[in-house]
Amino acid sequence: MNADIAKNLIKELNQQFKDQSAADVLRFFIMNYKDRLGFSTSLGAEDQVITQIIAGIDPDVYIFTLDTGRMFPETYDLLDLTQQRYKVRIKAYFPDQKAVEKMVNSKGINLFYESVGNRKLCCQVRKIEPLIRALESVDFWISGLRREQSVTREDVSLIEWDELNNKIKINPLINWNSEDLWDYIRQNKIPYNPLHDQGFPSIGCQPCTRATEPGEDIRAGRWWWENPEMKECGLHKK
Ligand code: ADX
Ligand code: SF4
Repeated sequence: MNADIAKNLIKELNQQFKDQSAADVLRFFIMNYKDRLGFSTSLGAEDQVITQIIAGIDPDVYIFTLDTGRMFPETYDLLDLTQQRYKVRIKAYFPDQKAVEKMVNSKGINLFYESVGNRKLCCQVRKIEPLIRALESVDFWISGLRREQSVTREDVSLIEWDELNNKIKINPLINWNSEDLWDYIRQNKIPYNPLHDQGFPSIGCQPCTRATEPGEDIRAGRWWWENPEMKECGLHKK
C-alpha cells in the first residue's frame, strides 16, 4: 500500500469516526474492505470484545492469533471456547520451527530473563516474524490497543499508519477505559480469560506475565523485570 495515499485516507477517516462507536468503525471497514483486513487476537479482554462485535457483523472476517508456544493453558481453552461460541475461525500462526530450535538450543528456553536483547530476540522469533506472515495478505490490521494501557500507547490514534508493516492499523477500542471494557463484557456475557479475575489485567506469554498488585499499572505484570518505557514486544512499535 502506498504510504502517502494511506496517510491522507487515515486523516479523513480519523475525522469521520472520531465520535462513532467501536461497532460503527468495525462495520464500516468490514463492509468496505472485508477481503483486505485482518484482526489479531491474543484472547485478551479487549480482543474478546472485538471478536464479539465482528462475529455479529460477519463471522467470516479473517481473525488470527500468534501462538508463541508459551501461552497460558487458560488462553488455549479460551481460544477453543471463543471459536465455538461465536462460530468464528481463529487462524493460528506458529513460530518458524528452525528459528525456535536455533534460539533455544543456543540461548536456553528461558533466555528472556537474561537481557533485553534476549527478550527481544524471543519476541522477534515467536511473535514478530509470524505477525509478518499473518499480515501478508491484508492492507488493514485491526488490533485491541487502548490508550490507557501504558505510557508507550498514549499517542496511539483510532486509525494510524503502521510504518513497520506498511498497513493501516485500526484500534476500535482506543478510547475505552477499563470500566467501559468490563461493563461491555458483563452486559454481553462475553467469555474471558479466568486469569483476569486472578489479578492479571494484561495477559501475554506465561513466563513473561505475572499478576499485578492493586494500584499497579495495567501492564506492570508484563516483562515486569524491565523498565516501563521499554515494555513493548515490537508488535506495536511505531
Ligand atoms: S503486546 O504487544 O504487549 O503483546 P498486548 O497484549 O497489549 O500486546 O495486546 C495488544 C494487541 O496486540 C491485542 O489486542 C492484539 O490485537 C495484539 N496481540 C498481542 N499479542 C497477540 C498474539 N499473541 N496474537 C495475536 N495478536 C496479538
Ligand atoms: Fe518470548 Fe516472553 Fe516475548 Fe513470549 S513474551 S515471545 S516468551 S520473550
